[in-house]
Amino acid sequence: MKEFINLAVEIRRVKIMLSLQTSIVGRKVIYLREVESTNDLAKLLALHEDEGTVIVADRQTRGRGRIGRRWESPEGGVWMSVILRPPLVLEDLPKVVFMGAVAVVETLEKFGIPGKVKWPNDVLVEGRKIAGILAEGKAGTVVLGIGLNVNNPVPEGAISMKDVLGSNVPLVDVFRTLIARLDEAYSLLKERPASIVEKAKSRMILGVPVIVVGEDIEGIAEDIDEFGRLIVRKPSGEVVKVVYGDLSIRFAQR
Ligand code: BT5
Repeated sequence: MKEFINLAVEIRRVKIMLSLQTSIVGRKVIYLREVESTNDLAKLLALHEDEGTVIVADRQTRGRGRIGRRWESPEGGVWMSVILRPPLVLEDLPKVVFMGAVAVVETLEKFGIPGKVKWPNDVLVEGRKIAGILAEGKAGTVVLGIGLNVNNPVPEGAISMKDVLGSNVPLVDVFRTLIARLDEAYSLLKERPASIVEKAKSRMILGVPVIVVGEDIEGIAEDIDEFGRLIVRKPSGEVVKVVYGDLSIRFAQR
């Protein structure tokens, strides 16, 4: 906690002239050269900051995935978190994750890159992970964290926008696009939460054999339901609904 407070005091609140014309997401942008984790800082700042405030850093020294997994965040990527107060219950957290994933896919599209959502929180390009989403909610506030590989080196098996396009991509343009798409997706989430699930579904890798890691469930990932649960049909015909949480899927060999 002391670390956080020091950081909060030292924080450089840079008003970036990004010409953002968003209504909520990006109303305020807090930029840091380095931070342990934008999600952790956003959670702390959420006590005072309005919704829509974005924390973005050039690099994270302790970027996190789910269940304490590490998220590699060297300079060159977009590592950001946004503070949101959606009028939803905690069971709707998957919808916030999908909102992030949809915004990332739409951002990639703008740069000519076809991306797909891998349930529940990954975005893949050419079958490799280009982005990860981490939504953490508590008492009406959700911190939506997004890590998107742009020009940064990536871990084995992952991919960056630069890898796909063959040259450096202007990081600020990617950030600005992502903020605009997040703002749109957030309006949609608030007005018609079900449509975010539909949007995510239309961009999701479905109809393929999967293994739910650590759960002894194997079958075809057929669909997602209105709560964002993954519907898996086992070879026996039995249908299992996998709840978003700490679970991951692995694509199985056909
Ligand atoms: C995620 O977790 O995919 C969520 C990642 C969220 C990162 C953002 S960055 C801004 C904000 N602040 C944070 O501290 N976090 C958020 P999960 O599904 O648990 O996947 C983690 C796994 O992805 C790791 O175990 C690695 O296998 C892999 N991985 C780590 N770094 C990666 C990278 N840069 N690109 C692609 N894959 C990576």
